[in-house]
Amino acid sequence: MEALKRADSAINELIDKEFHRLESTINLIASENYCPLPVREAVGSILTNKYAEGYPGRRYYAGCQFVDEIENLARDRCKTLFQAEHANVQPHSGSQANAAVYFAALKPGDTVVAMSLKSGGHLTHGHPINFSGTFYNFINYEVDEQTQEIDYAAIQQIVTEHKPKLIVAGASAYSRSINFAEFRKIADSVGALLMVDMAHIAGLVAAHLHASPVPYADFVTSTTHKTLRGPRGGFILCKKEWAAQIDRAVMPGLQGGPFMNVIAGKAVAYHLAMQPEYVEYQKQIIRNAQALANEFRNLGYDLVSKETDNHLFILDLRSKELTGKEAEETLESIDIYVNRNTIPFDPQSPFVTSGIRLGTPMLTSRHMKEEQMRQIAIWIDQALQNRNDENILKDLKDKVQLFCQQFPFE
Ligand code: DSN
Repeated sequence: MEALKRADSAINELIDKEFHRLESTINLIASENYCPLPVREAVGSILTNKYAEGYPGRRYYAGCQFVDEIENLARDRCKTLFQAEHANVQPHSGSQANAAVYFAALKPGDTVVAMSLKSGGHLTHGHPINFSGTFYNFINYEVDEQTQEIDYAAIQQIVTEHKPKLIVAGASAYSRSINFAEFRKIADSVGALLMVDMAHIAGLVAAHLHASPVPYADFVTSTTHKTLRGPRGGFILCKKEWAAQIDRAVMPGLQGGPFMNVIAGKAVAYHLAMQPEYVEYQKQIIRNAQALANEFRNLGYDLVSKETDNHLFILDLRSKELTGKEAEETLESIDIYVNRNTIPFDPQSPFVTSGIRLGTPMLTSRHMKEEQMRQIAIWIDQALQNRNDENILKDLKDKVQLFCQQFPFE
């Protein structure tokens, strides 16, 4: 990045440092990934210059002939990848995508049923401090207290009682497969619409390793940067009958000019997701998550909902007499990143928490396999058990540094 180096050495140096941080640390943050270089080239391209409010063929700006082709390619690839009737690839993020569905389908005050943040949902699924919980009447469901899994019968009861206009399925911190057919049945029992937020599992869905929500949901929202491994951004899939309303909700409803550079990056990411090696990558994400989870079980840790079927799981640290915050900070000191996470019915505040969330998309992008997962679990356990021993922590940090050198990323 020679031009940047000449024009702004401060930012250039910080980007270099961030590159080094990404290279030299073990990152288990379940929602992050290493965005591939071809995608980053599209995102860093001259397409950032172009205003293109509107949609292909009906823009509010001249000179859109090439960005129209780019957005058409992105939409078509997205529809093919997920076998969807309509795709809107303009949302700047997953939150914007969720907001657009609410804006299209609901009136302020309408009732929506969704999973609580504590049980694994997302802020935009009706948390009181979020716009969603402010403008709409969200009723949150929890996972079952014993199994810590989604309790479809309990959701049916809540839905029968509250008769929501919309049901939201999908989660940010839930390690089991979600039964979208069951959600459809529950929605149909009261004539509700169904939205699935598949942001976390989009890559697994693209590779047919998690059941697709597309046949069942009226709307599917997602980000592009998690398991899917694209640029930072969002998109919405919907049935044809909702296409015009969804498009209007995104622009002019919520956003102005789309980020055409990011849309090009999304198009490249969808293309990469159609290549045969992508399925193998997604399979390895799951194998790695299961190997990591198994090793933690062997080391005496409790897993929320016992198993993982996807790319992540939550460790319940209460039996280790540790909070999520303490664990996150200890691990950061040896260059291992996880994030503190609430567990269902968490006695701790969301800032402290009783759990940590671990995910394998990033390490799998660096071609790590089950053997490395077992090693990482052992280091994490040693660090947490010896969190007040600076010598042990220093030794572990050195080991992490050496280990990372063997797994570069592009
Ligand atoms: N912030 C994301 C996550 O970490 O899961 C959700 O948007």
